[in-house]
Amino acid sequence: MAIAYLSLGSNIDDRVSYVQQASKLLTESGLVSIVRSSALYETEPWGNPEQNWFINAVLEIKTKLEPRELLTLCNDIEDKLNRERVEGKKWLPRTIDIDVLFYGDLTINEPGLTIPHKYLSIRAFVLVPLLELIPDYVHPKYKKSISELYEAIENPEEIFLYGTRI
Ligand code: PH2
Ligand code: MG
Ligand code: MG
Repeated sequence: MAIAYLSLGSNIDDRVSYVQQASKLLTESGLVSIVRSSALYETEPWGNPEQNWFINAVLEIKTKLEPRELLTLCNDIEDKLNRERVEGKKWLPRTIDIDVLFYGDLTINEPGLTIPHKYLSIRAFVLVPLLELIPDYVHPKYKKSISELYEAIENPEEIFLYGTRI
């Protein structure tokens, strides 16, 4: 059994509902169990400012799936929730995005699969929910804790605690 962390994000239509549905589908797959979830946050778009604000959250999960199988499950759930993909374009508005942030202490650099997630160390919308769950966890590549990574962000995007839990 591995412990992994998933980031959930939505910025189209009923964003909270998409995040809740994704979390439900993960559990219903029978392949993942949710150990803890962060609060929901409303976050300023990072990377491509010309889009709606997001709802973001992080899940701590337990799974027997291998990293690539976990990624496939996340992609299948994105597809079920009508995630649109445009070849060659990233950071477009989406019903749901499910990213694997950490998988145990593994570091993987393969085509289509980078763990820890490539940008997590510079994204407040990921680090703030992670701070709730594992503030002292040390990033296996950068050797800095989640708190230290968060402190080091120069211009963090705006983040507000959102009333609802998952
Ligand atoms: N996801 C992105 C790019 N930018 N910004 C916020 N606030 N939240 C996201 O989930 C997000 C983003 C690419 O996956
Ligand atoms: Mg993403
Ligand atoms: Mg993604």
